[in-house]
Amino acid sequence: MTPQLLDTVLLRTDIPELELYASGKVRDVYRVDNEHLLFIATDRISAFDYVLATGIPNKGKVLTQLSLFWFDLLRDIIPNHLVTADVERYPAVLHPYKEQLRGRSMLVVRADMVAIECVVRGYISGSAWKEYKQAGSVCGISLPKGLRESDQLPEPIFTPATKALSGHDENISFERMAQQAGPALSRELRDLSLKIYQTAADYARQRGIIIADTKFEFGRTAGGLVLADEVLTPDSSRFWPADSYQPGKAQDSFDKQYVRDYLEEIRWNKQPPAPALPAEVALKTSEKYLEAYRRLTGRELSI
Ligand code: PZK
Repeated sequence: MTPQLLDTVLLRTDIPELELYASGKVRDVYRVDNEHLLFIATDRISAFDYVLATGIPNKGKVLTQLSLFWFDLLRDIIPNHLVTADVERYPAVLHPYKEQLRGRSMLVVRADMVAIECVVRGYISGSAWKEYKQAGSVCGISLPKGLRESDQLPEPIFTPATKALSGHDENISFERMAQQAGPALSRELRDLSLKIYQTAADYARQRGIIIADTKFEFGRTAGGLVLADEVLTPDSSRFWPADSYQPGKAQDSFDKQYVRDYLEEIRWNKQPPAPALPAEVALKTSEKYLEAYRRLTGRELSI
């Protein structure tokens, strides 16, 4: 039997030789040495704020390989934290874990992270739609009257956010960001974020995917500012299928729609423990991630 057919779903990582540096709903980050981290995307999936009991085959590989694709496409705009994603070049301590790490991990430079989420929105949705309905503005940016939910904005806007204690992000004004991170750095990150979004969104739109909004994280290294974390993935962005885009309502998610539909259908109360997914829902969702990868890169995922 070939490894592809036995390809396992990775729900948790365990590298006892390394210190766990950070962990999120989907990703785990380990400290490799003082200058390097190992970034691993698992196959976990969250919906309605909880990680579900079932993993999505190949999801971690799609997130990782899509980030690698964008890092390369964007390299003339901004350097990034990637050292290598080639497991053969990882430090010896990681060699026993090669098969688990292949295709879903990156060795990255440890950076001094900017504690602001750099969000760009080309369309009005989610927390921005809520804020607009209440205030007519988003993060202090006034918007035209009469926008409908999911409408394209006259031009993309930069809507920074900070991690609140709740774990939810809190939208802040650019002025607030400038107080916190400094005006020069804030202007630089805003201008970079808008340029990166514009480049990626134009590219994706030609391939049938609307990137409604996205979140970037930046860090400082000895070599200067770098684009860090994962970039322009379905987990850090809202991807909408362009062919069914219909403003005036919430859009179907490119990747999680089968999952959300199933969870609504079983009337989960959205309290833990989060349920498992039927195999069919997990497989159809896996196929959506693979489709996003194929559409955007024109390549098959390397399994
Ligand atoms: C870093 N996060 C966010 C949280 C995750 C990721 N290159 C870097 N240097 C130092 N720190 C980070 C990075 C990056 N990228 C990013 N936390 C630390 C985060 C939880 C899980 F996968």
